[in-house]
Amino acid sequence: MNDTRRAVLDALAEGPVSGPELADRLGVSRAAVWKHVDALRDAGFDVESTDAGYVVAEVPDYGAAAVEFGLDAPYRVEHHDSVASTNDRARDLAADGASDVVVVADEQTGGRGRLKRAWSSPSGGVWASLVLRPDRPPAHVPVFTLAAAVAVARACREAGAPAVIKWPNDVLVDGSERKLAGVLTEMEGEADRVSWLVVGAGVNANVDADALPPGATSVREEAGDVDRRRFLQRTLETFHELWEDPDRILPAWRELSVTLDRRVRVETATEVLEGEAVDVTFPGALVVRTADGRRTIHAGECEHLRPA
Ligand code: BT5
Repeated sequence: MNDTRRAVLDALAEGPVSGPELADRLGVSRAAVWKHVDALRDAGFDVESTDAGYVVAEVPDYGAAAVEFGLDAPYRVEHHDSVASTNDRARDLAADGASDVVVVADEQTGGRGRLKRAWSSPSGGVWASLVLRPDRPPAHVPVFTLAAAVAVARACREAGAPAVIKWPNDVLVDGSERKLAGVLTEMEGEADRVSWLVVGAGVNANVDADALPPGATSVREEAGDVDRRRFLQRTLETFHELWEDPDRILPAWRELSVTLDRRVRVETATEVLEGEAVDVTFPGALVVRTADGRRTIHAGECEHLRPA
């Protein structure tokens, strides 16, 4: 989980590189390079020494170094076989000042949904939480939650599962509307500026449906097992692209949305509204045309209704 390891991984991902060249490039001793390569071998990488330099012949299926290897996004990865909640671990890291770190676990024993609901997280899923420190007001944060839903939904589609998004950020299977993934964002900040942000995503990847609550499904059930390493990389890469260019988030979300143009019932903290969902506007509010006119809803539970 340190910067030199990441630099070694990035250099190896680009092609053969010799030990002295690596040491030179990274400004560390040859012994340090050798130690890192050795640690990668211990982590399951097959690193061959050829005349042209080190060549990675095989990457492990999953794990911190495996996800960082070839990752086109500036995040470091921390992997656990089992953890209570990756969001909890990410919050601890954030409180200690960390940023741009992804906490990943094979299994969570205390996974959380929104509003203190439990989130089933058996082994084989993709349970991940990213720590960020955006220079933005808290009011802008919801748009990045939508970006996470877009990133996850696109990765599900690349894996063959026809994913769509229900407002604000449930990832469902088109047609059956069974839930494949969810996003839980948490933050700390002052009125005008976010101190840290944790974006947690839970994807039922290589999980049997009978290990999940009713109404849930998995990538395995819809499209067969997925390469979790590639899946998480693609998710992080898409998220980072959208993070860098936030104007693209809402158009990308609209394209995947199954809520727009639908009759919905939305329960907010103070009321229940019914009408047609007509748009989503910055930073992620749902616009509903009701019998009393257009209403803009910033937070609530949305239910899709059958056409009247
Ligand atoms: C969510 O909550 O959809 C957000 C889930 C976020 C989970 C990730 S995993 C990594 C990170 N670490 C955590 O501890 N959390 C995040 P919500 O919209 O409140 O949905 C919760 C409801 O979905 C539950 O009440 C169940 O009905 C249902 N549910 C529970 N586990 C599920 C699963 N694995 N798949 C689909 N639905 C599930």
